[in-house]
Amino acid sequence: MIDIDLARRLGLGPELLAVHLGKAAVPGTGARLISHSPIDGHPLAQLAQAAPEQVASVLEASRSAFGRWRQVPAPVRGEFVRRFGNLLRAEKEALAELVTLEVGKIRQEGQGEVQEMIDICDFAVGLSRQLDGKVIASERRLHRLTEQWHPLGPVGVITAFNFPVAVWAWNAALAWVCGDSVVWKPSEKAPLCALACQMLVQRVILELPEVPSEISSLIIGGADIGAAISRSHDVPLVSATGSVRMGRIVAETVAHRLGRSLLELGGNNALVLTPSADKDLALRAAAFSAVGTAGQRCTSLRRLIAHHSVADDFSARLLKVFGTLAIGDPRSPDVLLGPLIDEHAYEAMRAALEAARAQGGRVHGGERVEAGVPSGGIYVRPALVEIAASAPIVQEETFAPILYLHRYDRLEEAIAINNQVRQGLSSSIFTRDLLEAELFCCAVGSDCGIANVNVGTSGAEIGAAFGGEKETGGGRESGSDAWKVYMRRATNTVNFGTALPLAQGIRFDLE
Ligand code: UN1
Repeated sequence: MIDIDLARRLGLGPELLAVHLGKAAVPGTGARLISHSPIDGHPLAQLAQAAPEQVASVLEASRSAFGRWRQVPAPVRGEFVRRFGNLLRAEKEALAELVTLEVGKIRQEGQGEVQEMIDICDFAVGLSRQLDGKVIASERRLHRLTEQWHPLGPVGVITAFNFPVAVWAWNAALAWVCGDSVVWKPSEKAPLCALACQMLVQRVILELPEVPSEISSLIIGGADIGAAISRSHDVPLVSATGSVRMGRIVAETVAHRLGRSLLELGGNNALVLTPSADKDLALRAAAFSAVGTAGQRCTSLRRLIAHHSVADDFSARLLKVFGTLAIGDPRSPDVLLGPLIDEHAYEAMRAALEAARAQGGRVHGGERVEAGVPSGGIYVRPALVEIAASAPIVQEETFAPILYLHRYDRLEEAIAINNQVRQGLSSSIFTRDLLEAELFCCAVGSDCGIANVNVGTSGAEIGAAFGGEKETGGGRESGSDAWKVYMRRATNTVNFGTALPLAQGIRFDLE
């Protein structure tokens, strides 16, 4: 169970309810769900999950709230998000602590995740005064041709365990300033984090009479809840973060009713290490990206593509880091690698390493750590696997700290290896050669949504658009102009003359 003070700060009462229609909540009528801490396997909380037949009433409430919310001026909507960001600032420690407890992130990363929520709130506040459209030159005299953006409707947000609060916030903060309502289906592995966010946001809503509480709704349940949201014509946009398997189901379901989906799915991210690279920087970046969040970020570094002249030396240094890294209770300040989320994650890691061996890979590390770590949790040493880039296992995204090492001779070859996987989220090159850096970032370079130079694959800022190509799903969240997907575009042609000229010069004279 979680500490009573922490629960109180975050508004978590003794009885947890799975279905939240704004400030009103009702118990789920589905199966029992127990949230365990990956730190030591202890149960943190239990509740009855929502059943799919409970989804319709939430969507109805969300749609009706949308009807009112879209009429509130965008800067006023921004004021609500500003206050939410301020509350997050005040409760950063508490929420980060819950993230650490429920998904096992080290403290620094838990706090970083809440900071990411604060950052997106700030971004959204600014955006609330900048939802701009275009004025386009009309081919007709005394005509004005413009584009404006209108609120879209309820947005379904499906999130994964590994960013149990930030990914919802990326979506919610933008959706709210855009005038949309939000219905959240969080991971079953992190229900408490979701409940805490819902409680915090409702605290802000209480202060502001013009904000309908149902602009923030939450349904805790399994895949059947995600499916019900995806099927509903009441939800014009479904934003889903998670596995390719899940994303494909969401995409197909939403496409069937010709809705819109925003997908942020698997990554299989590579770092190219060139001869001119600053090896110290590259070492820190590779270690953080490979090991951060125990290799369970969609941006985690999974493949190191090293020039043959530097591969041996660099991999020896990296192995030393992996071998001596402090592994254990994520709450202790010197620990850099916390637990895997659960037994399934460990099974997947073991199976991937076995497959790698069978495919000719040389595996270093990757063993389970049992000494000096809390019992009941799953702790592993990161693995470095020397393997051919053609081995089938390197096509797979295994959510664990496994780093495959390939060697290359020519940069074109490294870029080809970078691009040969089905996923296309993040990529990085370490070089001090301008020509190499630019080649990597240009049209024939990395095919990923993110291509970095002398920066690792993970830890993107919220100011730019975040997402990737190919099986990553093509969606873009957070910064830049990602807000446009949360709105509908209207083209307006206004004739302020006294004649009716037709476009394309067509004549259609009635007399
Ligand atoms: C994710 O793993 O789903 O770039 C999101 C990063 C973080 C977000 C990761 N800002 O690593």
